[in-house]
Amino acid sequence: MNDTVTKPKTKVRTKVERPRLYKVLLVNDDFTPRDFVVMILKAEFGMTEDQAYKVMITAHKLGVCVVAVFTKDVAETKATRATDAGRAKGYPLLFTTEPED
Ligand code: TYC
Repeated sequence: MNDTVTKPKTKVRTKVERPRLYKVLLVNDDFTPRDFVVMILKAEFGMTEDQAYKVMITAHKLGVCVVAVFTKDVAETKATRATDAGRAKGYPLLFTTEPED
């Protein structure tokens, strides 16, 4: 009965790749209070006071600082939420995302 059944000539290989990660970047501006930036970093990214201060002051001095890396969806959601929290207070605070190399 199975005489005519032939095996596939090629092997099916399941390829599993790690998802590409995205950086969340904090962008400096001249208006958002330092304490507010620190508060947002703690609330949205689970940083300690010390970690948040270091990231804030790096962005303040250099213009931008990497906050953390996540999968695309998580990075975009956190960047949007953090940016919106600043906007709600009338601040131009900006978080952006970009793919890791
Ligand atoms: N430069 C702001 C100030 O002097 C503080 C600040 C730091 C704002 C980092 C944004 O991403 C930022 N009040």
